[in-house]
Amino acid sequence: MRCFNYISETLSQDEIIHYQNSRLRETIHWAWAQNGFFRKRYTEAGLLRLHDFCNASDLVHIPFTNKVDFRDTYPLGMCCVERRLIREMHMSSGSTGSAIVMAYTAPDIEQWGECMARCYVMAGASEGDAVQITPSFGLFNGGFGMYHGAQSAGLFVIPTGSGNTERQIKLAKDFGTKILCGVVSYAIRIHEVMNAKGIELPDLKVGIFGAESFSEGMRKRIESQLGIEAFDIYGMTETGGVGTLGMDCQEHNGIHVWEDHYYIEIIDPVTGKNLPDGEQGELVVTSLSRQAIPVIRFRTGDLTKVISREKCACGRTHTRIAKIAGRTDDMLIVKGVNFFPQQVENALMEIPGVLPQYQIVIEETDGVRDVRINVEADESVTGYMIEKHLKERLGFSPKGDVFKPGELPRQEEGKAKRVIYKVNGQ
Ligand code: DLL
Repeated sequence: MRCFNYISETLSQDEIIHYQNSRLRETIHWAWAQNGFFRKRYTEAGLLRLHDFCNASDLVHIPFTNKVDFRDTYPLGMCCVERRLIREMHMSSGSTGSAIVMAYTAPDIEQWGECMARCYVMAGASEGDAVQITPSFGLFNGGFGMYHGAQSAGLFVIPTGSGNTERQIKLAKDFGTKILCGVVSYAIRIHEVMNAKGIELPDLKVGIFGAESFSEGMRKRIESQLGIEAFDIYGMTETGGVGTLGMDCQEHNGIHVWEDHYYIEIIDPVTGKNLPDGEQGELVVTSLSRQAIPVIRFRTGDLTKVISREKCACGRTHTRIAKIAGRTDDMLIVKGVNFFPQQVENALMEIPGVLPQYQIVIEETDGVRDVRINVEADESVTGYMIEKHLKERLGFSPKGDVFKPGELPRQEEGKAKRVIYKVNGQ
């Protein structure tokens, strides 16, 4: 087994727990000492002395934080270091509210690079391999995170950034890109343009994709279309960006969370109570090694479960969580049935002839909601087939509209907008 950091990636669970306890203590103490936001929160929660916090079992007494805290403290209200120590920032605007900012000290950037480099090596990258980074190099964390990791792992970076798909493909061919990184929907776009232009990329072997709903059906589809092995990479602005929370290994049986850098809990999103392994709930993250803006019991809004804490067949020991099933605020309710967009994606990908471009249109007329699925497919697929399959798989029957390849709108940049709301026809 090749690892970027063999010792850390193969610690025993006992060693991980021991390490996490001491790092948790340090993180809580650090935040308390450095920033009034955290101090006020802890005092309000009745945690009067730092010594009350000893190890992970005391974490339940620490209040949660969430996206609202980041927004309320914009721009740097949760920052725990002097401004002169900040070296970089990233920001996500999200779909609602003001921006969420993450700041980095030099050691934070190194930590990010380490997490991301572990992901590259886990996907099979070796020194000098060409990695093409397709997310933008800007406020979105995707481009820079993939860059920092590639530098740490000793890869040859092709920093195309987003857009201009034809040029992306030309560069991938000319420079022998082995690893393609980006948001999930951009992998589909690359394949479409390759197909249309009749170009092949014989050197391309690995895809590292994330940032959006990523069903297993979609992962397999991308693998077969591009003839590569595709990995599901996870992370978010608040935890420090892409790759900080881990990726699936070559077993493709869950995301290895870098547990020496992050402590995870799964909670019931309604009661806030911790859930046992195997039960799906909301992921809560505490960072163990971040200086500028540590996250403490941060409610990610992402739904997943712990799959296993046993050593994986790949040799790594870090806990595996399931693919992100959706976000707590993503759940759609139509005619009394609850579902997540990813369930629709997975079901669509099971239908032969259906292509990976789709939209979920929620139509609300005079307060009554209906759902329509627009999907591109070849001539063998009918709307009735879509409706019937979704009925079998999801228990309700949205209207299915089949479009010819190329008819649905495409995005050259950023995360795809799969769910569209129309109220009274608007
Ligand atoms: O999307 C970081 C990233 C960039 C991950 C590139 C992977 C590749 P944010 O813009 O802050 O950061 O969005 C974070 O995106 O809370 C999830 O809801 C979603 N997300 C990220 N990765 C995945 C994934 C980046 N692999 C939010 N599967 C997270 C499903 C994902 N959802």
